[in-house]
Amino acid sequence: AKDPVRVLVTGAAGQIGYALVPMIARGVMLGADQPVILHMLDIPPAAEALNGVKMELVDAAFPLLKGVVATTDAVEACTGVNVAVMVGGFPRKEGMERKDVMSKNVSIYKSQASALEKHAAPNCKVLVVANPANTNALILKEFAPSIPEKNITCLTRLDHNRALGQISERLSVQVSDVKNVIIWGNHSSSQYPDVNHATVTTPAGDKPVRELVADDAWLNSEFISTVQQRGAAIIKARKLSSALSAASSACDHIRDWVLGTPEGTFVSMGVYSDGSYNVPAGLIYSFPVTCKNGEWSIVQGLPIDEFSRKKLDLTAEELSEEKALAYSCLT
Ligand code: NAX
Repeated sequence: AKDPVRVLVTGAAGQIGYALVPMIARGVMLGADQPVILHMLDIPPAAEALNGVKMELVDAAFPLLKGVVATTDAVEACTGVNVAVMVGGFPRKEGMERKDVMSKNVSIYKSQASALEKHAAPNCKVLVVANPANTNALILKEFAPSIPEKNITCLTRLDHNRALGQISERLSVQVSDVKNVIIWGNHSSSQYPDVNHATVTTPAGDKPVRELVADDAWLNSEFISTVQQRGAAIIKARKLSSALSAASSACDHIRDWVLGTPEGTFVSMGVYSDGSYNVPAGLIYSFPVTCKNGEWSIVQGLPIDEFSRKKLDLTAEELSEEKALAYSCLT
């Protein structure tokens, strides 16, 4: 039998956490044959609720779940973890300045970076979900210099999956037959959902999404804004933000990273930019990636048209501004 993998979930008493931990315990993230030990971190006001989640995990009697650590101590939470899913953060409340929210998250991610750097297992893979996800990941990277930069990522897979969902609905095809959409840039409304390289598997082979949809006006405006604004649409409908889809997408992100992407398929991940596609180096930016042997690589050589170029640059500019704002909170 395999040795258990230790998976940290921060903000585990929150709504995404509540959806995510049972998925991990059922093997959705790391595979049906991979035992796990869950490490759950939250802050003291949520300690009782966190303990309730632990009780439910015990009650669910998951065969793969070999242990549960529920704690408000970051060091205890981070010790020995192989995978860290960072869902905890400070939410933007009505009337709050962007800078104040940034400042709270910078201080959270700075201190959790140190805890991970000192106590996580070597080669720990980190996924930041909490917003501002790209910039929180960048701060985590800056303050955990001994964790390889390739190990620090942020979640844009939910946006990626939303784009697949929209195409599938529009064409009345199975979502599993749609692939290779791309989310470029920030996990915010400036992101660019790109279908120029996306295809649908049909009995006659793979067909470009653009050809099948045959409506560039829709693809270049409504499709893009629907994906960009989907989070807001969920809040309007549910009076709560996306949780089950965020949790499921976080599992997809880690599963593909650890176990690999299928041949011919790429997915979107927020990763440390090396300057590919003329995106400024030193930002955490969402790119198309393939994964193999536990490592992602940015898909190279995709042609970028003028329309896309502008959108790639716009979301990069927003990320550069966020980075500057985050740094201004450090002093
Ligand atoms: P909740 O407010 O339900 O849960 C957040 C939890 O984090 C709370 O239990 C809170 O006590 C805890 N927390 C706060 N500070 C902490 C700290 N320093 N250490 C550990 N835990 C801490 O929010 P939820 O709906 O679960 O969303 C969590 C985060 O995901 C938010 O930042 C949200 O904006 C972000 N999202 C990111 C998405 C993405 O695709 N990247 C999509 C969904 C979601 O909006």
